[in-house]
Amino acid sequence: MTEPRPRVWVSQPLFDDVIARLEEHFEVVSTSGVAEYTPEQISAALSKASGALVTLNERIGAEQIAAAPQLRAVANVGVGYNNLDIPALSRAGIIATNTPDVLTETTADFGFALLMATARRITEAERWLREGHWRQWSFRTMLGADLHGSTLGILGMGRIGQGIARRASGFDMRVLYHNRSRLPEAVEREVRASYVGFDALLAGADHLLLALPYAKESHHLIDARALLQMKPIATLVNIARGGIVDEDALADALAGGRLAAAGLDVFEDEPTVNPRLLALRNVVLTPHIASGSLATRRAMVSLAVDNLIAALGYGPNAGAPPNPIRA
Ligand code: 8YV
Repeated sequence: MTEPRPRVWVSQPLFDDVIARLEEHFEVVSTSGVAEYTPEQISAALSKASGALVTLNERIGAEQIAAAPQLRAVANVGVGYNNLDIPALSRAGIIATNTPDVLTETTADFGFALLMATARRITEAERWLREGHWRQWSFRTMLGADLHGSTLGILGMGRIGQGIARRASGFDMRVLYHNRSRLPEAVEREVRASYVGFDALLAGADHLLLALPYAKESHHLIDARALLQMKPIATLVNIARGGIVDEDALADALAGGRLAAAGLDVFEDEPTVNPRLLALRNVVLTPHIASGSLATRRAMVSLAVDNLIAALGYGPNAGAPPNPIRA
C-alpha cells in the first residue's frame, strides 16, 4: 500500500498551472472562489494539513497552530508577513517563508505611480471630468505639486524603498530616508539617498512614502503628532501596511488643510476603507495592488510553491527553502 501523500492547503485561487506543481508531491486542498475565512475556518482547514500556502488575508496564530498538529510549513505569498505569528510558528517548529525580491521592482513602480497620481491629482481630475464639471479650460484647474526638484522622504529603506529612491533620482528629486538602521555608505551613494532622523524626515519631505514593515513598533507611527510635523503642502503615500497610519488623524489633517493629499494602497481594516477617507477628494485610493502585475503575481506564487515544496522536504532544495523567515 502506498503512503498517503502529505496534504497542503492553498487558501485562495491563485494560478492553477503554478499550483499544479504542488500536486507532484502533495494532496492539494484548494478553493475555486476567492474566500474569506473566520479564524475557526482557518483552524479547520489546517487541522489535517502538513503545509499551507496563504495570502495576507489568512491570519495564522497560536489558535490555528494548536489546531494543526501535522503542520510543518507555511508559505506566505507576499513579502510582508504580519498575518503570521512568527514566534509562535517557530516555537512549534513550523517553517514560515515569504516572497521577497520578485516583487520589488513592480511594487516600486506602483509606489511611484501612486505618488505621481497623488501629487498631480490625476484620479481626482479624471473623476471631475467624467462627472461633467469641465465646462471651460481654465489656467488654474487642478493645480498640483511637482515631483521634479522636490524632496522625497522614504520611511523604510529596504529593497522596495531603494527601488523608489532609484526611480526618484531619474526625476531629479532629492531623497531623504529613515530606516531602523542606516544603509552602508556605498548603497546610499548608489541610490542617492541621505539618512536623516525620523523627525527631520517628516519635516523635510515634500512627499513622504511609506515602505516599512508593519510591526508593533510601527503601529500608528504616522499619527497626529507626526502629521503635524509634515509640511502642509506635502503628500503622503502608503504602500506598506495600513496600520502604520492612524487613519482618523490622517483624515483630520487632510480635511483641515494640514496635508495636501494622500495616496493609499493599504488600509487598517482591509477591505473596509475608513468612510472619512472615502469622502475626501484629496485622497487616491487603490485596493492593495502594488505588487499586482500579472508577471509578478505569478512569480510570487511560483516562489511560494518552491518554498513550500522545499520546506516540506521535497524537490531540489529539500529542507532548505529559499526564503525562510527568521523569528
Ligand atoms: C501581496 C503585499 O499582494 O507582498 C506584500 O507584502 O502586501 C502584496 O504584495 C500580498 O501580500 C498578497 O498576500
